[in-house]
Order: sequence, then C-alpha cells, then structure tokens
Amino acid sequence: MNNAVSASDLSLFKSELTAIAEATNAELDRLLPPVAGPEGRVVDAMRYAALDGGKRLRPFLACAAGDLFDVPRARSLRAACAIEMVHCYSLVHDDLPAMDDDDLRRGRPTVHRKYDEATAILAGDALLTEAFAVLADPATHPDGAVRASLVAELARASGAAGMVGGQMIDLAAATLNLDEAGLKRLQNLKTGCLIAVGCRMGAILGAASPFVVEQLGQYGMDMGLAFQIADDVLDVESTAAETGKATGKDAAAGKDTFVSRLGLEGAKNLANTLALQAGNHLASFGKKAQLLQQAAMFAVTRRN
Ligand code: GRG
Repeated sequence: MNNAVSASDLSLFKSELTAIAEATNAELDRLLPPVAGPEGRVVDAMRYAALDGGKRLRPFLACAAGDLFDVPRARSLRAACAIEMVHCYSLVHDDLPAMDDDDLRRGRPTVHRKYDEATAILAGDALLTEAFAVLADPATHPDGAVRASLVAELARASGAAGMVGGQMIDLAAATLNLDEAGLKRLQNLKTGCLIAVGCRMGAILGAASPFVVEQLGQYGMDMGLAFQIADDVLDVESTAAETGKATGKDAAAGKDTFVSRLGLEGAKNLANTLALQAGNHLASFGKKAQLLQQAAMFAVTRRN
C-alpha cells in the first residue's frame, strides 16, 4: 500500500502459499469424501464450499507457524484443514439471506444459490462439526492433551468469544455507535481470532511455551486486523472480477468501516502499520520467520 510495503519481495511467500493451498485442497478432498445416499447432498454442498477456491491464507499460517517448530506437515496440515473448514462454514452462513445475502463467493454462486438455504445451513453446520472431528483424531497429534488444547483453541476462536461474537456485533453495529476501539474489537473478534488461531495452533503442535504461543497469537491478531482493513479497502478499490465477490457493498449499505472513518489513505496507513507491528512480534525468530513476515505484507498488498 505504501512504497515500503508494496516494494517488498513476496516471491518466497507466494510460492509457499501456492504449495500449501494445493496440499490443503488435496487434504480437504480426502477428509470430505462424497457419500452415497440421500444425505449425499449435504456432503456435496460441503465439498462445494470447501474445495476449489480461496486463498488458503489460514492454512498457510498454521503450516508456516508449525514450521518454526519443525512440526511435521502431516500434522499442521490437519490443523490447517480444520481451521479452513470453520472459515468455509462462516462464509456459507455469512452469505445467507439472513446475513449478507450474497450471490457470489470465490467467483461462483454462493452455496444457498447453488443448492438451497436449508442445505447451505446444514453444510455450514457439518463443516463446523467436522473440523473438531479432524482435530480430535490421533492423526493430528499422538498426545491427547495436545489434541484437547487444539480443540479448545479452535472452539474459543470461532465461538461467541471469537468469530461468532464478532459477527453478532457486526450485525448490530448500525445501532451501537461504536467508537474506534469498539470497531477494532469487532474486527478482531470477527476476523482476527480465526487468523490468529492458526498461528497459535502451529506453536501448540510444536510444544512451544505459553509465552511463545502468545507471541504467535499477537502476530496473528495484528495481521488479522491489517487483513480486515485491507478487505475494507478492497471493497472500495477492487472489482468483483478480482475478488470473486461483490464489491462496493460497505459504502452502499452505509457501513461503518475503517475506510469510512479514516478515509482510504488513513485506512491504508493503519493496515501497513499493523502489518509491520505483526512482524515485530516475531523478531526473536529472526530469518526463520521470513515467510510469516512476508505473509503480513501480503495481507495489505493483495488484490483479492
Ligand atoms: C456467519 C458465524 C459467521 C461468521 C461470519 C467470516 C465472516 C464471519 C464473514 C465473512 C465476511 C467478511 C468480510 C469477513 C471478514 C473476514 C474475511 C475478509 C473473510 C474472507 O476471507 P478470505 O479473503 O477469503 O481469506 P478466501 O475466499 O480467500 O478464503
């Protein structure tokens, strides 16, 4: 967004993001096999929601955080898929008429458009529950205490104290008169918690100390807020062809965003500051955290 940020070389990050996205797609395909019988329709809708599309940024963060502690990819990839299942469920439900009422997601019809509303609700529900089944499976980690910790982390990040809570505040925001701290809290809960949890889970899989888990989590929260502000900027500056979803929606709805409060330049500056701040949390890892440093820059320079 500013020159210092846009000039940074993100080639290492981009090739690793592509590799992790491909591995995530293959693993999700394996974890969500089609089933025969009348219930097959909901599994088809789950596969439609979870496969083919998405940047897979959250899986990337879980794997790259795990790499800091030499976590075997087979394990971090399972945690990554669990988070992506929760993310995909949230998109399916967010697109429903009762929420954002969107027709386009990832460049394709939304799940309730392709199937129907009831199927979309069920597909979201089933993706959410399947995520916990994946984490609870010994293939994710042989130590049951580690698995329990992963389950608790994802539950907290995605429930009323995290993403769902943020979505609730967002739905009520028009009548709440939030100040800037309130808006930050909304976005931290809605977007930041699920981004941060992948970073935390990578560290937990690597038996990191609580202090280090927290460092990774702080990186994720700052990066998540930067990512969300960049999303608000893209809603103004980008097109549906680039993002694969409707743009211009915030302004049309008179929505309170960092762009409406700070203006485009102010919002971009804040996103850049947060991306740099995110990287500072990883200073103690030195060059080993280069990929995560680049991911924070990507969050604010991306076009979709
Ligand atoms: C319905 C419980 C519930 C929560 C909805 C995720 C969410 C909360 C709403 C989606 C709308 C939105 C703008 C959320 C902010 C987070 C965000 C930018 C999501 C899109 O994530 P990307 O860009 O999407 O990583 P892809 O398609 O690349 O995976």
